[in-house]
Amino acid sequence: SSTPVNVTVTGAAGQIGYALLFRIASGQLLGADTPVKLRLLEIPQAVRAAEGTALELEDSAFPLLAGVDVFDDAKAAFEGTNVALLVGARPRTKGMERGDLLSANGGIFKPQGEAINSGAASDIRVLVVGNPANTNALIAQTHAPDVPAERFTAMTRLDHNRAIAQLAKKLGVANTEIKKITIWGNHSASQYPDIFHAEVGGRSGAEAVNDQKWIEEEFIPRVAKRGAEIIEVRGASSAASAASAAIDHVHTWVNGTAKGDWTSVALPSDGSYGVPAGLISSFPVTASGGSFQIVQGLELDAFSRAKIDASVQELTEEREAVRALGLI
Ligand code: NAX
Repeated sequence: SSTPVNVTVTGAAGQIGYALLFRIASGQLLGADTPVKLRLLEIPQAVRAAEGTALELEDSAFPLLAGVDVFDDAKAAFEGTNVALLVGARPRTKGMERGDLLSANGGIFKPQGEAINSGAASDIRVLVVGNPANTNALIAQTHAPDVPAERFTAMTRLDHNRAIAQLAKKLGVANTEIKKITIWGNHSASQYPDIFHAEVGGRSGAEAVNDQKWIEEEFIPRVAKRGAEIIEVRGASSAASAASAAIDHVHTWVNGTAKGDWTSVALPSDGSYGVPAGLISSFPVTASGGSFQIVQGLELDAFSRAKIDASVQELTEEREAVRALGLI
């Protein structure tokens, strides 16, 4: 029906990539009317594995999949791309200092930002999944000065979905009963999952729970450290749930949030809620007309304020560190 949308996925041979690609190809990213062309980017050592995944995509005979190309060069991979899912990143390994981690990722996200700047389609939307996601997104965004800054986002949708599920389970209600959950700040253990502004059956999430101790000692740490729990139980980090959240993030961006609800997205701050402008921090956001808007005017009590400030402080320090390293 329409011309295919070009979707670039980096880290395509990784475990999130493997879960993500089949959902994109089946139409869950952009909808059942939109054909997609996949552009897979990998490092040279993993290109063969990505080509294997491309064979399996071919074997699925997806009606909406208009083609798959595999690249080991960022400039080629982002040529003409409309949606970029930046999943590949350098993980922290034993003995690695924060500066080493940020430098290694700067070496990935700086050239990718430049490639997006020079070659992507004018409607490019970028979602960074690879950690440290917020700061990787900041690095890429800084090196794409011709792309509107708000097209660069980082993923806190998995944290958002985890928070919905934990609250629904606690209250014995369906996930669909939980509205207006917010993840504030960094996608890290410092994040603040906020249920004070959430709504459940006409009450706030915190009122419905009516147990501050549970909120502080169980809910918040459970959500913020869920990634570690998955590694401990599964023996590998979250993959299909992360892929699912990436699908949700882009689907919401393109199709909008439901009336009476919002989602969580890390995007460049405009100074809202005292978050320094330009930091890529997670906020409550609505989506309409293909863009995100930060929800304004929420009142923050001292508890929420302190939690947000602590996570934003961590982001500020990460920004200072990548500045000092000359990465932005
Ligand atoms: P894997 O190690 O399975 O896969 C990563 C892939 O990226 C590898 O195949 C690697 O070759 C590739 N890669 C590395 N550098 C690249 C480059 N310069 N260009 C293209 N590809 C490159 O990791 P996986 O489990 O798939 O996780 C990917 C990233 O997602 C990690 O950084 C992980 O920390 C992050 N996560 C982020 C989450 C979020 O909520 N924002 C949650 C899940 C996940 O932990």
